Amino acid sequence: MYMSFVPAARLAVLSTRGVVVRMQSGLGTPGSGAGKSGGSGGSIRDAGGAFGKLEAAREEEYFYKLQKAQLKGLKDQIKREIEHHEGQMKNHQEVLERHKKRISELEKEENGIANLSIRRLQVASRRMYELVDIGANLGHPSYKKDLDDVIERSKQAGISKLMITGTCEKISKEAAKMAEKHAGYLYFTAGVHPHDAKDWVIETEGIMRELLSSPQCVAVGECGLDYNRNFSPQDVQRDVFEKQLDIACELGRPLFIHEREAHEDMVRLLSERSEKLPSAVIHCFTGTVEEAEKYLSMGLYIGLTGFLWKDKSDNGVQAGLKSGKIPIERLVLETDAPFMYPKVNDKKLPVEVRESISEHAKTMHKFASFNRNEPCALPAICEMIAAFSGRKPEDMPLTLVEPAAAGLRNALRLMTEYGVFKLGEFTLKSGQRSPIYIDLRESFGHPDLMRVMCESMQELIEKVEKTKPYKGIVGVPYAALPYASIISQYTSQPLLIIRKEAKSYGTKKLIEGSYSEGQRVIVVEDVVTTGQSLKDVITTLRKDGLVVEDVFCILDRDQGGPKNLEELGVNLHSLLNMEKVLAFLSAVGRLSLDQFNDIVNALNLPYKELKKIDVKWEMEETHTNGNANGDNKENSKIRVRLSLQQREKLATCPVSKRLFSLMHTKATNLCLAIDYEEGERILELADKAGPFVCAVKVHADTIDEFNESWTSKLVALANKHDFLIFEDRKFADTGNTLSMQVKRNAASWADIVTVYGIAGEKSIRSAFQPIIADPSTRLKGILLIAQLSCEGNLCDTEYTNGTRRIAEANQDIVCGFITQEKISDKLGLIHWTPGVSLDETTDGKGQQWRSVEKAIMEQQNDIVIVGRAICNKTTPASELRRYRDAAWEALSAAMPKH
Ligand code: 6AU
Repeated sequence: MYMSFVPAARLAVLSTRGVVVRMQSGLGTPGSGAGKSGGSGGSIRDAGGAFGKLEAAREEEYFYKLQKAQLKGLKDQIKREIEHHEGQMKNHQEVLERHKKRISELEKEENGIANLSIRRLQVASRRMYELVDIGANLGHPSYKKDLDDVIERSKQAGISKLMITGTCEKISKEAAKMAEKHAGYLYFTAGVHPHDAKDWVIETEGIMRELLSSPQCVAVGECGLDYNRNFSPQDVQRDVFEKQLDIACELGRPLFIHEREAHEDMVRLLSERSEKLPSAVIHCFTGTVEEAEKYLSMGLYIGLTGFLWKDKSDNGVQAGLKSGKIPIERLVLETDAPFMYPKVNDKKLPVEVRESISEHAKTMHKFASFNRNEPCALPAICEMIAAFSGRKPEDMPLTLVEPAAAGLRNALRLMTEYGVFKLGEFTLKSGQRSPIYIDLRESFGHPDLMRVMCESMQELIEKVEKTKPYKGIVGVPYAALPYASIISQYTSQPLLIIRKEAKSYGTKKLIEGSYSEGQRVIVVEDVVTTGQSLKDVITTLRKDGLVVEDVFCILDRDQGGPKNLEELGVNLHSLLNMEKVLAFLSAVGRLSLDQFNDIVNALNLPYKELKKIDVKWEMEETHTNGNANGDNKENSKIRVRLSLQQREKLATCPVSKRLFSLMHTKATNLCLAIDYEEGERILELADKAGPFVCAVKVHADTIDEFNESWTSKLVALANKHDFLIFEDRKFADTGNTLSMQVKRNAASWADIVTVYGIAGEKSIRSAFQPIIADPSTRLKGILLIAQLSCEGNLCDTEYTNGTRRIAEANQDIVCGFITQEKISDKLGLIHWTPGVSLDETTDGKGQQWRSVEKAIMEQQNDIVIVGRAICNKTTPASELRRYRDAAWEALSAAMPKH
């Protein structure tokens, strides 16, 4: 490259290899008088002999020197060029390094700002309610760089669950990964959008089913019809949509539907399946009021997005909300981010709508733009919808808060989760016996709970103190100090601390902080029982000239606090009282009626009725075997459970969903084990038992006339009476053998089979998952044998726990367990228990029987499997009723009554 810097004159004497070329004419030697010789080189050469040789040597020397000088010049020149370029490179390198450093500094700064803004938001922006975003396209490339920030902001906005939309195989898979990473917050849908319908291939269905088996997968979709853009041919769209519809109907999974300008076809395809259609939402609805009404009349939900701001047509979504024809009770909210930006500040929106948007929603909305909408804009969408409907945002379905007290539900949920409420036998400071202990100090270990409580307190204070100016927040030592400190930050009010005893040195003051006489302060306390200790605090404050009229506490135990303080002219405002706590614990299945009564009596509480609060089913996650029940395990026979309908929603195995539903509908949790050898006799009793049972269990390999005709008769009876057919084959082998055995022996006629966990997860899953997923087989779930009823059996704890783990990790195919006692907290799994008799305790062959009450109430099983205690009696029909009633009564006693 540097050759280009060599002057042209030099090149004249260079060959391509850089060698000097001798000129044949007009070239004399230096000092030889060549000029005078008249330009004829011939005379010198002609001299011949020694002189000629000398001349030649001189000439050679001359050319040698010339060549050398030229090469040296050239080399020097190139060296200079190198030096020049090296210098330049060094400069460039330095500039490059400087730029790189600056970029990394800027990036750090950028992250810092993002974090700071998130932190600032945590302090400045309080959410008033929680929301679920049922559709955000987080797999969109625009989120690639800052997905974590986007998710963090969505939480900040008050979104408690977020569903990522899967629009094709690839994006659905990516969504599954994201949901796995943020389990419990992110969920996803698996489906193929009408735009991508043309890409559906034979393998797609299997992949969709696999994705749908994930516990985080909440719906089939986004699927549907789009005759507006027609990116896939319409007939292909219909075909692919129908495939997905059928999967959803078969699995009973919700549908997330896209429809544009294809209303009639959509209605037709859905109506054709109206019998089996699961719950479905027309996502991002942009159609007319009439179309919405039609969908609503079919039982569908309407998904609304930020699109609402621009639809000003006479019969569009704005009009539908205003007229109430699209009622908010049937809406679900979604951002459809990064699309459908809600321009809630648009001048053309009605003033009352613009003005209804809260500060919180506006703050979060700022992070979204036309270029890229974000889930954190959902509160703005929610409030815009509420304003058009003339309703409050917290009235919106899936806003998960009790209307009366924003943030409270969240606080209660976290308190339950973190073991603040302990049930058992306790003695209070006063010496009083108490079956409940509320340990608010547990909250200090959980910043999220502290924040929620302090936010709610701030809100309460602002509401009460709106008209009465105060200056200063007094924290009562010690437990209330952390709350008071945080609230003082939130409210920008000075903090005062009251000491337990005066210092013996220095100021000897009892009140720390800066204040002056006549100043009105508020007092913050954690728990108030009778209010006695607060009385002392108030007296101390008043002695120093401070004005105290209002005390705020987290929990009033309903034991006379407000009345006692009233005597001092002080109002007690509480975030929670005992009644609310008990109502909540009962609503989420943590407290039985007996426990409630016990608490009321022991604490002499002023109410006798358990208050009912409507806690949405999303709350069920709090219903685990946590502290609230754990401490009391030995004392109570009844364990509180969720209702069967609630559990149906949590179940993922298809047969479990069906079972929960039929148990509820038929009011039975009895499974009859018909262990006769004569096939006809089994059918006869199954027909009689049909109305009383949720399942009929057989051992196919013990039946005389076992053949296809027999199984089809049993299937007909199962269909007639709506019970499950349970083949108790107790499979246990390697995956391949298992698969062959099941296909040949049970898959076509039984709904459910028993399997030992002994072969391990891989064998079990590989054999059963494809069979269960195959729509042409009847088999739709398995029961893992975790414990046996017979004396001296070898199912030890290690085996039972291993089996439990397999079940919990494969809830899409495992219905539950054959067990003696409840072994898993997963509420979608069902505990079936054999070894039950109301009259005898053993058969003398190792079988051990116990009562229905023990099996259901104490050992917390769900279904009793009863065999000979019914079948071997002379009047099985009356025994059926007896066992059905006993089992159902025991189960119902533990389920919520409302
Ligand atoms: O009430 P029984 O004793 O007449 O019948 C109980 C039924 C029988 C057993 O094969 C079966 O339940 N069984 C099982 C199952 C269902 O797998 C496990 C067990 O531990 N004990 C038990 O009896 O058909």
